[in-house]
Amino acid sequence: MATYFPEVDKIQFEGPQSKNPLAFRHYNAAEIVEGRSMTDWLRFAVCYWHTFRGNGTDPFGAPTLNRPWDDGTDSLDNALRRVDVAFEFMTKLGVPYYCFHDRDVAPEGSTLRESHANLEAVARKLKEAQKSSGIKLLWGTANLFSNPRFMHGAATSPNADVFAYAAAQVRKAIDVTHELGGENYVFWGGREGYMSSYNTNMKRELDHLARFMHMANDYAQSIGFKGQFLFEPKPKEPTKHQYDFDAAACLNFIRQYGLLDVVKLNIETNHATLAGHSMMHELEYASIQGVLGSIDANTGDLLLGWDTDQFPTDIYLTTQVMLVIMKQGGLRPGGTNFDAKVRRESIDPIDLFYAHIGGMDAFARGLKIAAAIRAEGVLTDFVKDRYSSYDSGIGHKIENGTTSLMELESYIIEKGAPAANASGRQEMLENLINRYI
Ligand code: XLS
Ligand code: NI
Ligand code: NI
Repeated sequence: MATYFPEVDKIQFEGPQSKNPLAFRHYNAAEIVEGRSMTDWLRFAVCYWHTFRGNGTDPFGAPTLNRPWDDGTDSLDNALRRVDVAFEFMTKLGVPYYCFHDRDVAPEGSTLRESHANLEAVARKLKEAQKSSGIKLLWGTANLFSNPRFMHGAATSPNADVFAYAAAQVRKAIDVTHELGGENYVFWGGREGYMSSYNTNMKRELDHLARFMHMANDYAQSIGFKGQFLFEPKPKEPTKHQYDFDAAACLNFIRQYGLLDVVKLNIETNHATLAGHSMMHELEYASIQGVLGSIDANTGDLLLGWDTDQFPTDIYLTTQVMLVIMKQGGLRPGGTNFDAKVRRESIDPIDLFYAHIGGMDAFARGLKIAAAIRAEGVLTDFVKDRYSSYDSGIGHKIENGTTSLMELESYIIEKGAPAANASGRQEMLENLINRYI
């Protein structure tokens, strides 16, 4: 069989002292952290779109990433060859999962029937490759944003035929995801938003989106798909107002339309920061309400205001992410999908390895650091203590709902003045985190 990365062998764990740029220094798959293997905590996935389809275009420039395995066409042959490329890459990297959109893996045909047939043909090969490599599908999704027909949205398009087209595409994508044993199915509403309030009936668009989701769930149930549905919040880009702005907006939609039992969230770092939040905020917000399902691991650039989708290398970021994930006991059946792309100047296939190794190592370190912080317990104890006035007395009555404004008023008049406030100790705690980094 042809090899597409001849200069790379299987990436090994060599430990923190290693200077080999093609080795893991922290990601040691079988190493046990808090009773579970690193593989199990992290559940890494490679994304098909950036990694095997990214070509380095930007709004000002032509493709820069000319992959030796691509013949420059969007043919089925090329798509089938890419399956070999993808599975060689993922096997050498040692990731357990991958993710794709329908149109990343298979070319769009001139009719929907032809597109379905292309997808089926590639899916047959993906299934074989999964079987022989042991690599599994974390999630599938449908691309409802690239084709010009989706210019006004898909499920929120004012054009009912476009809604129908999107429905057909999602039906097929759920089918294929099910066939490939996908553990989740993602909805990122690429153009489910709007540009101008003057031409938009927001109420109808949101109602349509909810109808779409209920139908998707009905279909998934009818074929016995047991995977988790996930919404992926993103505040803007491509549209000005995306309906799935952030975790809070998604949750409100999910609740309002009775989808709470059906949908969880896939939180992406760069989307969190575009919404003006930190990743930790978004994760915590989703987690405390029981809907943190999976993450798209990447990072943005502080100096650029768009979705740059860079590989995560910041240990503070991965530590914060892992603190929340460990607190909720992991992500299963979700995982850590590298929705990240190499820069358009990183033109060699081997750069894909450096990028993923760096991301996996950054997360493995974040995992180890978070575990150390948890083991010492200083942070948890501090937070617990900070709220201790609610553990007994009047605070306890407030929490368990056995008091009233009247009683609270008498209580505080009687007491005269509230107990003195304690310091928030932010700087001390920041120093504490630095102790582990
Ligand atoms: C785009 C999104 C997309 C989703 C999958 O910004 O991150 O890649 O993850 O459709
Ligand atoms: Ni993104
Ligand atoms: Ni994403």
